[in-house]
Amino acid sequence: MVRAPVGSTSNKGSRVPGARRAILKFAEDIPLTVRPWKWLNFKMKSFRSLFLTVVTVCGFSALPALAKGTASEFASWLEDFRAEARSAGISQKTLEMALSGVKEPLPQVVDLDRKQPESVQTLEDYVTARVSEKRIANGRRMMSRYPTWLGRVEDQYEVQRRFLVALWGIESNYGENMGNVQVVQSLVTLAYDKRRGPYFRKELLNALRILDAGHISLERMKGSWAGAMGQCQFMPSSFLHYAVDADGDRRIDIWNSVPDVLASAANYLARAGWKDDQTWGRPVRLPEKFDYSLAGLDTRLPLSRWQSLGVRRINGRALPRRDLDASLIAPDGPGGPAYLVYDNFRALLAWNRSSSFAVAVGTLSDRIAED
Ligand SMILES: [Ca+2]
Repeated sequence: MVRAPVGSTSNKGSRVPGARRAILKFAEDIPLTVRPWKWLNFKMKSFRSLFLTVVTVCGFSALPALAKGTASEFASWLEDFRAEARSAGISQKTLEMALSGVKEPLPQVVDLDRKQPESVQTLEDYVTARVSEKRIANGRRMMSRYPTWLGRVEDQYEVQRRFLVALWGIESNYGENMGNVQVVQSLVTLAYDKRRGPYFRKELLNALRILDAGHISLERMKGSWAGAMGQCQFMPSSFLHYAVDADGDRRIDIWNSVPDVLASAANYLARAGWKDDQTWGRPVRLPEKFDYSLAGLDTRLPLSRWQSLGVRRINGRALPRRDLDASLIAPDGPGGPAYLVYDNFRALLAWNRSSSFAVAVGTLSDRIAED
């Protein structure tokens, strides 16, 4: 999901050696837009449960979404937003069509927004959960189902097709799981909610711009609870910046058109600085007494230097002899997996700030391309 706050993650968090370091490190991987409240909420969780119990016992019906507002407050908020959208140039017709059916915030969206993972996944668990044998097999199937479009997109945007297919697989399981929430309704809810209101208010306005341009109907504009849309899970702002019409029907349709989805993803990566003569990185084997102060994206060293420090390919062979700079990441700490990552890894981080996400996409792309 592009620049989108992540949804809740599954909570397998196994305790491997170095897990504590991994958790601290992983915290850095949570997109900045969600990190602070996630940690704050963790601390507030017990207090909130107690509060809600007390409220319920006292006989009040207190849905989180409406805890701080009444129906009339919501109506006047919506009226204020309509005025803003009108002055931003959204047509009256679109405003009516998109907002007249919105009567109240969706409590389940606020619930999901506030839901806390019980523990944080290690990178290893994260990747294992997302790079399944089935997803690899389906990725290969997509490679052979869309050779012409993948070829065209690859040529035009200079992004290798295996990465586009991998992104597609990670984001929506090749279009199977785009989310089933009306995007306008979820964005209204999150914009009205106090927590990150200003951010989602802008995204809501962008969603109306997309509707106003006629790219998609309101009914078909579906996405995740947090507003990430279509098969590549673009937030509305990413849609406006990066999504493209590849199949030439004059509509940018990332919900139904595979060519539009692939080209939009490729355009995003190209604009993030993708280099099609390089890969994303590779898993590596570290020497026994490796100096972990060298790990992290801030340190960039030539491959030859990593080679002399004793870093090897995962199969023990020497590193490639190319003149490339790489960073070494080991998010689970000593004993966990380690990777040398190149510039394309940073392009994947522009898509989603999580290193685990970028490793999952890279690993899936490797597996899809294997013979
Ligand atoms: Ca199109």
